[in-house]
Amino acid sequence: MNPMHSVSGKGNRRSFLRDAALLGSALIAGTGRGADGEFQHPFTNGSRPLVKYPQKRPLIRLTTRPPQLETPMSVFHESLLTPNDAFFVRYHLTQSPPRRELLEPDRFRLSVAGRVQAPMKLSVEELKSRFENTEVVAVNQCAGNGRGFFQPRVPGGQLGNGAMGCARWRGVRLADVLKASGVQAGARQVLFNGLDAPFVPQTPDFIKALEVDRALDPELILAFEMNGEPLPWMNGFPLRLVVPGHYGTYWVKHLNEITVVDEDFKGFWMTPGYRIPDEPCAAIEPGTTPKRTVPITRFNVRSFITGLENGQTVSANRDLPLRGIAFDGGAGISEALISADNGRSWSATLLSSQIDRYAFREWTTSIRVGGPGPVTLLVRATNRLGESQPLRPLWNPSGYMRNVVETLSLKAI
Ligand SMILES: Nc1nc2c(c(=O)[nH]1)N[C@H]1C(S)=C(S)[C@@H](COP(=O)(O)O)O[C@H]1N2
Ligand SMILES: [Mo]
Repeated sequence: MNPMHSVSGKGNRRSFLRDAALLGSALIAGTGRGADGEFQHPFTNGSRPLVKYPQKRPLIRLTTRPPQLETPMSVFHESLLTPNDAFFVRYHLTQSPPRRELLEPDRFRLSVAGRVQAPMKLSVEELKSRFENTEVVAVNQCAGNGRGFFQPRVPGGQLGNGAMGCARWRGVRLADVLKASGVQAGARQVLFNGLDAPFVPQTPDFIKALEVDRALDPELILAFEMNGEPLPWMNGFPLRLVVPGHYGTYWVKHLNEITVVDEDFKGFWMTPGYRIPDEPCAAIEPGTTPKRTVPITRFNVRSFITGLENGQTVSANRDLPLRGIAFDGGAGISEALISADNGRSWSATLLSSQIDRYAFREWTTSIRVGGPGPVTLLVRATNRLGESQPLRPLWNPSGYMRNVVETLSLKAI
């Protein structure tokens, strides 16, 4: 697998404009374009249409208003960097993505305001030229990735494992911009708001908060490029926050307002939204209510077999090459093991070189398939802190942070 191979979308500007017009009418009609096929998640009510949106290939559609799209696992087998046209899409507010006109260079400005000495209003061009440009290759993953597998089931988008992707993000350091504006003493949090707005005023706007210390971490990027191209419209054009190792909820898209505040922000999407039980592994007894909650932060360890689908047939009495991905919140993956006997024995895989400690890490191995019959494969990764994946699923009422050892069921013939 060559992570450098072309990852850009195929669309040119004309087809983008045509697609944009179609999305506009699709949003008004409340439907997407005709389905390009059907996708079946391996859980009840897991049937989803494959639908093509602007700058995207047909993806697994969860909802139409707002559009929410998942990436098929086969994409992660093609390239360690997820192509822009296959990258998942998550929105909360009905009026999403924001109208294209609001995002054009002559209109779009990022404001930095609140408890700062010198408030600023900057175009993306000004950001690019005034501050040092930098890159990170990092996984973006929705907190609810895999929610559809939760037992007992929980409310919220019934996602498979396709609400994740890994890209090369290019932009400027949030810390540099904050320092240039002069964060005042006593400031507590930094708020991030994008141009998408609720359809009715009763719906709270999507605003996220980070502690000042976290916001000043030089790893956080105000990104304008993804895999060497401007951000796709539905992934936050023209500017988004990238918080490596942290769940996607903080990666605010179409980011146009940064506000420094001297209090703890209580907006809906910080509380009660995106909170996890204040317990080890964010886990509580299934079906119960947490005593105390805290905001969600970093990814736990996950790993996947990418080249094979559940239920696929393979040759009996042969070596079966296996490949997949692993990632964590930034400590770095140290090991990925495979079991073909339901976890009684585990064998090592070969880890490829690390692109970035926040990126997908590739592993490869091969196993000997026995006689005809069912074959069950498990993959389990560990990071440099010794953190790994549980053999039995953990549970929380919002269906966040699934990281159980995933099972792939094949049939040898
Ligand atoms: N403006 C805006 N930014 C947003 C959201 C949103 O609803 N609006 N959703 C967040 C969530 S929960 C996730 S998982 C990521 C998804 O990023 P993507 O759509 O580029 O894949 O965007 C984040 N940024
Ligand atoms: Mo998310």
